[in-house]
Amino acid sequence: MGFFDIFKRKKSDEKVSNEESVIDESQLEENEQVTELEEKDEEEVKEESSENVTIEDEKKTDAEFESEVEELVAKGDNSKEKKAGFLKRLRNGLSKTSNKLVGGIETIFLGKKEIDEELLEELEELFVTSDIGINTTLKIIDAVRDEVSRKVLKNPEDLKNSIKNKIFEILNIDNSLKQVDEKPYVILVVGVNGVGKTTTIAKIAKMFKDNGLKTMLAAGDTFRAAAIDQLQVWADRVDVPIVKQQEGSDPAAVIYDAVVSAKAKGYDVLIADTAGRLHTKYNLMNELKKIVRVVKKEMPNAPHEILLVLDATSGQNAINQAKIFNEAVGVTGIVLTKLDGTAKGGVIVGIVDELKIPVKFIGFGEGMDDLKPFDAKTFVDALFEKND
Ligand SMILES: Nc1nc2c(ncn2[C@@H]2O[C@H](COP(=O)(O)OP(=O)(O)O)[C@@H](O)[C@H]2O)c(=O)[nH]1
Ligand SMILES: [Mg+2]
Repeated sequence: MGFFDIFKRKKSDEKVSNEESVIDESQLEENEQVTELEEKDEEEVKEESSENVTIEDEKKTDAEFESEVEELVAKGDNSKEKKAGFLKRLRNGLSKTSNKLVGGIETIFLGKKEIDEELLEELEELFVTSDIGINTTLKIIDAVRDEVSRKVLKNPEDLKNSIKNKIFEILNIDNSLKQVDEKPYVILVVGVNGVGKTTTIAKIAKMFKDNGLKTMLAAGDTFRAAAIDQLQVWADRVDVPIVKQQEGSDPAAVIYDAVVSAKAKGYDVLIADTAGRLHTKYNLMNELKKIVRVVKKEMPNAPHEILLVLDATSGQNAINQAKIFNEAVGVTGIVLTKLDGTAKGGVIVGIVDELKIPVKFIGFGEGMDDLKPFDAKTFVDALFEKND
């Protein structure tokens, strides 16, 4: 199942899709053919899913992959080039965290042939300073200590692999987008000021659009005029419509109007921005609760996703924000931004471990393409990749 298969397949659609010819992946990527993924047969979607590409690519060395990319580009197929570009950006984005964590592990292991208690303590300190969080750090270190005593881990190299696996296991929880059988698919984006909500909305809108889904935005941050203008600029860039009102208007009303409009016009996806600062009159959490209540009047099952945007550079504070927003409105997924700006990207491990709320997207740059659905394997591989 593809990450953007947000609509449940209907029985009648399946019949139709069986008669359809296979859709060329590159055509889909180019967005030339606005064929919705939902109409495709499950097997076709499986074959085309990017996860399969990842597994296949993993067996290749970088050099092999790059020469294959060159060949394909020469033939006019740039789907792999795009993938290579993404991996490079992800690695660059994660380089600070990766240098600290993996570089730190290498330094601790330097000249050591066996695993002793001193080494484990140094690792513990490294994890805490990478913002993995004390609880998660202790969990990982206790588990490896146990493996050492059972002689499962014989040398530092085994230990490194074991740590990588443990981080992968923590991160590898189901983070697919909720599937629904109604339109529009409503996504409410929440988070404190400056974490990257508006930028993230633009990036996600572009992804949906590139996947053939008709997408609309709602300017629910009515606290400042600049916030509305900023979303408008992004909407123009991505080329999607936006529903907005003037500064100071009731965000619940703006978002309600957008739901009605998206429904009437047959839009697939509606992404709503919200304010991140406390109003002078209203409490932010009450405002968010009101937005959810009002949206439910029009669509009882919406918002289908409530995405909390967290800034990776804010470290352990991100965990506190997650607790507060989750209590108020029930967060269904996290978007972790600015992973490119910090050596403390380990915070993602602590967040998922402690809150059990999946990370659905990660942001690693200010560009339109610097956001991806979170994939634990790709992430951990990029993190443990050596950066020179
Ligand atoms: N380096 C980096 N900057 C980001 C990322 N996401 C957002 N930003 C920047 O963070 C700042 C605040 O973003 P904005 O979307 O306005 O945050 P909002 O207040 O939550 O809506 C802007 O300058 C963005 O360009 C990211 O993943 N990496
Ligand atoms: Mg904003």
